[in-house]
Amino acid sequence: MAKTVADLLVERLIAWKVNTIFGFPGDGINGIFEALRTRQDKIRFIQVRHEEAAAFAACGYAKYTGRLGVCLATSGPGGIHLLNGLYDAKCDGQPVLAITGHTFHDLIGTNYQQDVDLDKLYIDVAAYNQRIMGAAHVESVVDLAIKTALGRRTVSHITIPKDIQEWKASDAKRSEANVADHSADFYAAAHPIPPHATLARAADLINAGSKVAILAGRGALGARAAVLRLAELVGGPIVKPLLGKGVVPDDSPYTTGGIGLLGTAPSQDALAECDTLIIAGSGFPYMEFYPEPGNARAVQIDVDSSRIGLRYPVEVGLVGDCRTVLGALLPLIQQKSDRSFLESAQERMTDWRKVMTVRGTVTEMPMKPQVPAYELNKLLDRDAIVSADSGTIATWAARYIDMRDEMQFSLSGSLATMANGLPYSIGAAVAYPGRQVVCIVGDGGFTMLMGEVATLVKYKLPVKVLIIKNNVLGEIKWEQMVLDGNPEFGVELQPIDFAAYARACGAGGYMIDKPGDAAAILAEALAHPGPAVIEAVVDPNEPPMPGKISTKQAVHFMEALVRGERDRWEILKTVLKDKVREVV
Ligand SMILES: Cc1ncc(C[n+]2csc(CCOP(=O)(O)OP(=O)(O)O)c2C)c(N)n1
Repeated sequence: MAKTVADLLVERLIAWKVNTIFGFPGDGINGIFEALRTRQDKIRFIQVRHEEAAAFAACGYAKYTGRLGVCLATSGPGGIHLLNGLYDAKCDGQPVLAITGHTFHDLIGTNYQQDVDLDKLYIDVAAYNQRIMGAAHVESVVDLAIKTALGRRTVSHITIPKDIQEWKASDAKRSEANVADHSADFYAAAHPIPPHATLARAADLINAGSKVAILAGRGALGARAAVLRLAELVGGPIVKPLLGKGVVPDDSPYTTGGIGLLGTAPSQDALAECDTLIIAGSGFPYMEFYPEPGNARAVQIDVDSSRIGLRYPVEVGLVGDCRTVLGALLPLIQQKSDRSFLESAQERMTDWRKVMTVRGTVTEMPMKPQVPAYELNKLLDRDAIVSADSGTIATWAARYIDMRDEMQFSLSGSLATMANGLPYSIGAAVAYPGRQVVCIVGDGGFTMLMGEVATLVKYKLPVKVLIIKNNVLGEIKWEQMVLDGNPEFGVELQPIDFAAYARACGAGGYMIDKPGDAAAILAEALAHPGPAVIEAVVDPNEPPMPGKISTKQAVHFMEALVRGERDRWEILKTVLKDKVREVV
C-alpha cells in the first residue's frame, strides 16, 4: 500500500530516533494518528489530558534527557493549547518539535472549522515554522525542523493540512528542483573553543582576583567536575541559579546553593562581596542579585554569544559549551592560596543550614510548608528526578531539596509558569522507567492540569505528586504584600480534597496535616507501587522570605499589614516566631 504523507512524517521522526510523542488526538490529525497506530512498535504515543501538558511533558523530557522533545496537537484549539508549554521550552532553551494539523488545504482562509493559521500564530515561539505541502516536502522540512530545534535549542513547528496528511506518496508531484533524498537526517553539533588569546585574557582576569565567585547555571549542567575543579583552584563559592541546581551536589563544600528571592543568604553575600565573577552557562535574570556593576570584574561562558554581557558588564566572553570551554581554561588557572573568601561563605552556609533545619523541623500546628519539603528531601533517591511549579513551593523546593549524585531538578525558569511540574514528571517518568520521579506543586498550579493524574495512572507512571496545600495562590499573596505593600486580594482558593481526587483517578491518595506524621506518610506514599498524590495541608501564613530581606521589602510588608491585611496577626506571629526560633 502506498505510504501517506503522515507515514512519511512519522518514518522520518523514527529515522531521527524519536521514540516518544506527547499529545492529544483531534480530527485535524487523524492521518498522523493512523501513521502512529501502525508504527506503535517503534514510536510511543503518550496521550495526556490537555495539550498544554503535552508541550510541558515534551519540554521536561528534553530537559531531563538532553534529547528532542516532541508534542502533537490538532488544528485550531489543540495547537492553541500547546502554546504555553512551547514558550516554556523556548524561554529555557529546550529543543522541542511541535506538530499540528490544519484544516483542509483548499479551505484554508475561508473560515472553515478550525481554520487557524497556527504557523502564523507560532511566528514568535518557533524558530523554524512551516506548513508541509505534500509528500515531496516532508523529509527536508522534518530534517530542518529538528536540526533547528537541536542546534538553536529552541522550538520548531510543523503543521500539515488534514487532507494532505492522507495524500499518497505515490501521487506526489515533485518539482524538478527538489531532488529526491537530498536532505540528511543527522545533526552535527557545534563544539567551539575560544581562541587561546581569549582564554588567556579570561585566565589573567580570574588569576588577578582575590574573591572569586562562580555563578553556574543550566548551561553548566554537564560540567560538574570542571566547575568543582574551578572552585577548588580559585577558592570561591559556586552559586546556583535554580535551573543549575544539579550542576554540583549540595553537600559539596564549594556551593552556597541557590540565588534570588528563593535562594540562600550566603549566595547573596558571595555575589555582593566578590571582586571577580565567573558566569558559567547562566542567564539568571534578576540583576539586583549580581554584584554592583563596576564592583566585580567578570568572565562569562555561554554557548550563545548574544547572552554574553546580557546581565552583567563582563570583560571577557568565552563562547562555547561550559564543559569544553572550562576544559581549555582550567590549565591556565592558578591555585589561590588565600581561602578566606571561600571559608567565610562556608561558615555562613553552616549557619544558613541551621536556620533551614530549625524551620524544617517545627512541630507546631498548622504545619509549616517547610516541614514536608524537609522530610521529603531525606527520602529521595540519589538519582531522583524532581520537578517543581512556580509559586512559594519553588522556594521550599529550592531551599530544602538537596541535589545528590545523579539527582536532576527542574522547573519553569524564565517563563516561570504554573502547572509545568506534573507534566514535566510525565516526561521524566516516560524517559526513565525505574527512577524515582517526584513533583512538588502548589494547590493552584496542580488544579490547572490535575487531569494529568489520570495520565499517570493510564501509563502506570509511578510519579509521586506532593501538593503543598495552603488554599491560596501563596506567591502572589506575598508579592502583593512584600513587593507591593498591598493587602492580599483575589488569591484565596476553594479547598479540594486532593487525596480523594487521586483515589478517584486510580492513584494512591495520602494526606498529611501533622508535622509528626510527615516522615512516615511520605515514606509510605513514596513506596506506593504506582502513582500517588500526597496533599500536605500547611499554614497559609508562612512567608517565603528572601534569604536577606531588604529595607524596602520590610517596609512594604508592614504597610500591607497596616493597610488591612486580613491575616495580619497570624502573619506577624509567624514571622516573629520564626525569628525567635532561629536565635534561641
Ligand atoms: C500560568 C500562570 N498564571 C499565573 C501565574 C502567576 N503566579 C505565579 S505563582 C502563583 C501562585 C501559585 O499558587 P500555588 O500553585 O497554589 O502555589 P503557592 O504559591 O501557594 O505555593 C501565581 C498565580 C503564573 N506564574 N503562571
